[in-house]
Amino acid sequence: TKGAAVLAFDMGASSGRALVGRLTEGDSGRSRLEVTEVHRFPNHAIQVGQHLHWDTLRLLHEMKKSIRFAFQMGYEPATFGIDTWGVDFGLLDANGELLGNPYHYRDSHTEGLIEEVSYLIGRRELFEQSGLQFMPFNTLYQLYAMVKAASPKLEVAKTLLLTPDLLAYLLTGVKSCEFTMATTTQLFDPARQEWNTELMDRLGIPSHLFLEPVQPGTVVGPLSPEVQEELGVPAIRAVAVGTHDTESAIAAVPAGDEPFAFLVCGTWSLLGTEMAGPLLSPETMELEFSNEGGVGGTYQLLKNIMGLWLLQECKREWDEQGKEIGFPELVRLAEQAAPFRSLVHPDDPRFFSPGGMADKIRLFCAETKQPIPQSEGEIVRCILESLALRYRQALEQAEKLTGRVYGGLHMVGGGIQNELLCGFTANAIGKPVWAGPVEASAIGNMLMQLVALGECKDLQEARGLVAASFPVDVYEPQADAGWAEAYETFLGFGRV
Ligand code: LFR
Repeated sequence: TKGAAVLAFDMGASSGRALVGRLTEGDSGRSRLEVTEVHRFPNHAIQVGQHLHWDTLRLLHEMKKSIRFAFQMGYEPATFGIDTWGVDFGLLDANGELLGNPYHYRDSHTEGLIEEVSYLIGRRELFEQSGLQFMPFNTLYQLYAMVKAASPKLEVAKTLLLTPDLLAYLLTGVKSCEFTMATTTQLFDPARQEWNTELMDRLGIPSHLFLEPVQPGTVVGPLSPEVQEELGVPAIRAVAVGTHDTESAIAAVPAGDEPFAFLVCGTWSLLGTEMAGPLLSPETMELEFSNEGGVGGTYQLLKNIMGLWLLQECKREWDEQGKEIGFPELVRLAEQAAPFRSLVHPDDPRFFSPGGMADKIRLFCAETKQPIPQSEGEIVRCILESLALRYRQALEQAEKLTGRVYGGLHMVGGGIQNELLCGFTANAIGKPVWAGPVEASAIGNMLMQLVALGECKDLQEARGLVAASFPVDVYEPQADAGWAEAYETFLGFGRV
């Protein structure tokens, strides 16, 4: 039997993907989710004068192509859903037109604003009213940067749409605001479950820009008549899924009923655990964890870790130098390099902005009196070991905050294709790693469409579908004294 088909757009910081999911009946009569990629395209940050931007219209173009491809391949998706990275947004004018090019969250205009806003509002108050780790790119700081720059765009703007809502609007003409993305702004109060308009007023951020959030699983509307005609396709409907990619990925963790720890591994690494509500304690703030709204009424207590960005940036630099070494080869070189020679703290702020990454790593090693990694293999080994140690630290902190002990770590997302990293992680935490699925965000995106279509009852049932459909690779920890010693060095870097 041919079940309902759904189309998922998963936009990452370096590439976008479109995948079709279809419910099929397995041998045992159990439902399975069958996933096929229909299109994959690069996504680039583009520097224009002083600012770093996203190429929103290019993304729209590639999404339209994806819809056409899906139908050409014979699929007839009933719905589509969009998930993207957090925090970024576009502004619309009174005629509903996009005002300029959305800023990229790595734009330097938010530099120094964490300190300034903390001084104006108070750290404690800010945390209790947002539940978020103070990250320089949070929407709050981006908007405050525009306020300080007396941005004319901000003055004429009528509506703010977060990236997935913006892309859905460009395809449907319907404006919406989905809850999980709203909770990444630092302007949403998780205790009161509403926009924090007092905070906006105090910072001069216009509160009339924000729409009432809707829960994941809400139908937004059909493709606009113009887009239907352009593509020659029927009026398939947009569903507001867990539009924040991290939340869609967590929805696709094949966990049972027990509390579990996860690591969503992509450009960023998000490590944490699923909760029934936000944990707004002073310890959560001190250990720099976030409470992000998830699908199915959950809150995700997690730490934002710089992640494979460090490796992606090194590779970009080496590519530009004409070296063109692929990821599998880089990982092989790392495997051959000497272990525990030099380590960095991945969340040192110097690693946040693009460019010069290999030299930033060397400088960190020099400053901390460690051997300076020279070759590509040495640099990559340093990055992967450092990340694994950071994961151990974050997992221990999550256990401390929740008072629970986790039996292992679920890893999902593109980063799990790096088997060396999965193995290092198991060794560093001294517990098994369960890796899979790779396309977690797209799959979680599909699950909420299936819930919206009534094909799945709820998140729990949908998660069962993941376990039945995708294999999980198990990495057992190898006893190796090197990791314990390296962890001591790592803790010496002194960051929480
Ligand atoms: C991961 C992610 C993180 C968010 C970062 C920036 O892709 O969505 O959750 O903190 O990107 O938006």
